[in-house]
This record gives sequence, C-alpha cells and structure tokens, in this order.
Amino acid sequence: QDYTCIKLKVVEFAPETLAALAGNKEIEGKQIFMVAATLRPETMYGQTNCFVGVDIKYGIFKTHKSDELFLMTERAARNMAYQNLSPSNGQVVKVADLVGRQLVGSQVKAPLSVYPSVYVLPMDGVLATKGTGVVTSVPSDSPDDYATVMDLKKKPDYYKIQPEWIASFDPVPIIETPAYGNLVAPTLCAQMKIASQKDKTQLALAKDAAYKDGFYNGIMIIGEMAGKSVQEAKPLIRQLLIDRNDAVPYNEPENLVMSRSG
Ligand code: ZZB
Repeated sequence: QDYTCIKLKVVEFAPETLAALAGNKEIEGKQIFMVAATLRPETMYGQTNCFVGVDIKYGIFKTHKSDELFLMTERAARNMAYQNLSPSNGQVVKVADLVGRQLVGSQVKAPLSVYPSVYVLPMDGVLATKGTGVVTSVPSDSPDDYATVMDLKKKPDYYKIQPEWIASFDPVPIIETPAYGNLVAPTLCAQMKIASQKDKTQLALAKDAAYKDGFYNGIMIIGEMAGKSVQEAKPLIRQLLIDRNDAVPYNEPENLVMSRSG
C-alpha cells in the first residue's frame, strides 16, 4: 500500500504520557510527532482527532532528522528503517515505550485541519499490524471514524475520555458528492442505520461506498484545491504536505499486512 504518513506534532502530552516519559533524556528538546498512515491525504482539512488502540504498544523512535522523533508501532519503525526514515538504513532506535491508553487526552497539531489542535482518543478497531497503529480521524468522510466519534460522544465515561475532547470538534464539510452531499460518512451512516463502531459488516460496506463515491465523484470544497475533483486534488495535496514537511511517503507490502481479515 502506498500510504501518506501525516505528522501530527505533539503540542501537549496527557499527564499519563508525561508520567511514563519522566526522566527520559532522549526526548528533551526534540519535536515528537504521532505519525498516521492514510490513503486519503485530501481529507486532512477535516481531521477532528487522532485515534490509538488502548492496548497497542507504541514506541518513540529516532528518525532521519536529528531533531524529530516519531511515535508509532515498532513494526512501522522497522519498515521505515528501509525507507530512508530512520537514522541510517535498517537501523531502528527506540527511545521510549508507551501503551495506547497512556496517550489518550494528549493534544496534537494536525496539518491542514481547520482545528488548531485535536485530541488523541481511543478506537476499538485500530490494527497494530497495519500502517503505524496511529490513525488520524476524519468523521466527515470515514464511516469508521464517524461511528467511533458517535460512540465516544454517547459514552465518554465508558471510554474514559472527557466529553470536551470531542464535543466541539464537529465533522467538517470538505468534499461534496452528488449522491451523499458534503458529509459523506454521516450521510452513509444515517442511511445504513450504523450507530456504533461495533457495526462492522455495515461499516465495511459504507467504507467501500465512501471511498468510491469520494474518489470518482467528489469535489473539494475547502482549502488550496477547492473546486478541483478529488482525483485531481489527491496527489497535489499529498505533495503539498510532503513539501511542507508535514508528511512522508510510506509503503507497506500488501502481503505483509493482515488487514481486513484481522
Ligand atoms: C484518514 C482517512 C480519511 C481515512 C477518510 C479513510 C477515509 P484501508 O482503507 O483499510 O485500506 N487506518 C490506517 N491505519 C490503520 C490501522 N492501523 N488500523 C485501523 N485503521 C487504520 O486503510 C486505510 C485507512 O484505514 C486509512 O485512511 C486510515 O483512515 C485507516 F475519509 O485516513 B484513513 C472511506 C475511508 N475514508
């Protein structure tokens, strides 16, 4: 898979993260990025939060840039080490260990998002075996993200989050399609009566529909490429993010990814 890895700069770690990192000299004076693999760079204007799996193990790793550290799974760090994204070819240098639940409540700056900073929140379905294990959330165009955000809004106590970490971060209209309007994922979830991230069968169908409709029929209605088709805008926005040092290209051989079947 040809991913774009979006660099979400940590602006404030949650108290639990800080406790886990206390006394760590390797992170002093460094910029730390939570790195999220996406196939839809054109949707980054609509990021409302970042997702982690609460039981997933993450690390903080040295990168090709001496002042930048990446927070992601070790598996992703090992792949990146062969893509010029580590200190030297094949070299993986971990400077800290973390567990997803320690990251919840941290704040990151999501490039291009209309929101100046967004929170790290829990999602049940994050796969440790795909991408970086960090997922950036675009509830306007990703049915999985929208369904999860609905769960979090309904049951903040159950998910151990503060309601304000998601309450004022509404989905942002960024792409318009003739079939589903300017909020493709909320429209699909309503039509298909999807109420929770647990509705996996329906969500898989909704995701398929959202991908196809967005790609073939979507028009950008926000940002630098407003007015252009999604097909045209996608590579341009990807390049714009890379040029600004807000993203890096990242490849993952399809046969090494245990995606849909888990
Ligand atoms: C932002 C985004 C916006 C995404 C959208 C999708 C959509 P796929 O579709 O299965 O091939 N993702 C990335 N890593 C993980 C992970 N470890 N666990 C669970 N989900 C993950 O996978 C690519 C998409 O799955 C990625 O693109 C990411 O969500 C998520 F509007 O990033 B996406 C209709 C989908 N729309």
